[in-house]
Amino acid sequence: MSKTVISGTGLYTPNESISNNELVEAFNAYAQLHNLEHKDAIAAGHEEPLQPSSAEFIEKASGIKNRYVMNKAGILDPERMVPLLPERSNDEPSIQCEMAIAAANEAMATAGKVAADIDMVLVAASNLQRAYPAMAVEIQDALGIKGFAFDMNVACSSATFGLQQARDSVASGSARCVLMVNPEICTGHLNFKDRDSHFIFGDVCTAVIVENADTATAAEQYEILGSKLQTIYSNNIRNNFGFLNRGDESGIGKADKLFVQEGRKVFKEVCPAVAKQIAEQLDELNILPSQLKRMWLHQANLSMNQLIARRVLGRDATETEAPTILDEYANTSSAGSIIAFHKARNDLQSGDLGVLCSFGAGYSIGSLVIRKV
Ligand code: CO8
Repeated sequence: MSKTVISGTGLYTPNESISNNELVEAFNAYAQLHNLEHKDAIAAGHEEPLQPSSAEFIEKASGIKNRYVMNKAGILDPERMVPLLPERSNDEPSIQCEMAIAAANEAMATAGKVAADIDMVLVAASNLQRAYPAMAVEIQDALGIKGFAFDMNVACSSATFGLQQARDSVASGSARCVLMVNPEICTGHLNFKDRDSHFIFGDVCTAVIVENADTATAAEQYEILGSKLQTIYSNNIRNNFGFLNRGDESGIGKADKLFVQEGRKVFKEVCPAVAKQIAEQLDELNILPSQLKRMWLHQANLSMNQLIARRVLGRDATETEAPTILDEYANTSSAGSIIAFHKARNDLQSGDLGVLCSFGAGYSIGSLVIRKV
């Protein structure tokens, strides 16, 4: 396989953000309204009252303190609890396209690429705002890129699975240079009326350029030494939203048409599987865990990352070794490990090794071992 490198990354961060305190205040106002509306059923014992949320619980259970969002007012309105994102006409750029262009422009600039250098655009994200035409084709057109484009969805592992697709395409010669973007509008499919999950996600977009080492001119490049993907079927993270919903009106608007999970089960089942995959991958590449300078892990839960890093390294990782961005961004699905990679790599030296790893619904686990050129 010819050498493939990551030669640029980009990050679009929404202008608006919500702290835990703001989110909890809105949820508790909603719960109060709900309990008042259902007071007779609650008094008769037919219904349980909604319990208040707590900012202390959120930070302790997840490590999340804040999240960026595409629309704050709609989410914090206790009578709405959904982002307010007005539909656009077919002649206007769609919202995911706008986010993608901002992140893509930064990635292309750092890689020293213009549209004519790129011949494949991949949108890898956990939810796409429409069925077709592919978001990737709209983004390709907006950037003036020739060649081909398509969308893919592997939930939280979309980006790492996308990077392997990019690497394979470059190595096989079906593309010269790939732009992979992850426009994650997680608040669009988060149930802000559910105390167990209302705090988990935020919005963001990341972008990565992958190309053959022979064409790369960027000052900073990372060779992809290996990529490993794994999927194990599980219903513990699920979203039943889809085009068949209209075939049974009784299910429309039900909680299972948004993100639902069994958080504890996910934690217990996914952490050991991720640590095992990374350990096996390093072994296959004859790399000792002690040689790793950095682990850019999926950003879902701080304790999960600490546990995975401990299992891989055989000791606690420092914040430098396994950087955290979820305190500021929350879980941004597939973009999380890419944000960490984008923000926490400036200190690395030529030859330094790192692992970029995601895990999530499916279950899906994707890991790439990379070396700074
Ligand atoms: N405030 C106060 N109390 C609360 C709250 C709250 N907000 N929420 C729950 N509680 C209570 C519970 O009711 C429970 O009470 P009791 O003990 O009386 O039953 C108690 O607190 C403990 O609750 P949990 O057991 O649920 O708490 P945990 O310690 O397990 O923490 C977490 C919950 C943070 C969700 C944790 O389980 C976790 O992070 N697990 C891993 C989840 C994960 O990583 N999932 C990955 C999913 S992401 C993915 O794959 C992408 C999907 C596609 C994107 C979707 C975008 C929307």
